[in-house]
Amino acid sequence: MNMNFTYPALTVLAAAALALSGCAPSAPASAPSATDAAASPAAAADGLAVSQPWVKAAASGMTGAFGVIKNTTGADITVTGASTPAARMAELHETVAGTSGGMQMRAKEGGFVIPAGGELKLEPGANHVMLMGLTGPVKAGDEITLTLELAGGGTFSFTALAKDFRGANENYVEGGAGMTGHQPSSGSTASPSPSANK
Ligand SMILES: [Cu+2]
Repeated sequence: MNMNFTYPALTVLAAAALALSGCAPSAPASAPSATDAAASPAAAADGLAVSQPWVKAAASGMTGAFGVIKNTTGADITVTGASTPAARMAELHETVAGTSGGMQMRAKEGGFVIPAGGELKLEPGANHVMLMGLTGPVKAGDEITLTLELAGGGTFSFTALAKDFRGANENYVEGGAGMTGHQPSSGSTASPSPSANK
């Protein structure tokens, strides 16, 4: 005889909805503790180079860090986390199209993979490092130290320059559930050229 199984579809849907709910900070406890380095962490960090790193000036709350990170090694390097003295928490965010047509940012599952010989572009309206809980105002001209945590246990630190930037009309709302995401200024893809940029 046939048996009808009832699958817990509702539970699965609820979990999926939670996963999409935006910028809720991930629990620190869930961070992978990468103590066993398969490859040499130092070698991975030595193979990274950053160009034009910058942070969007902000009076308080949240902001984003951007730049281009090059991987000069012959192996992929995965960025698993970030930290900075300028904020209580930093997360790796991606920006995706929301169901309603707008753009929404969320924590990047599994981190950012920088391909061997390739680069990772961090820019407004796309992948970025989100700084949450600023410890003080970030003013144009400030130098912000950022540290990226790498799979395997290494870290890569650099200094980013704070700049005024209004091009992407980002709307950061601290507090997780209230996050409205990055809103590209208008229909056109805003050219991410900070005013101070040459
Ligand atoms: Cu973000």
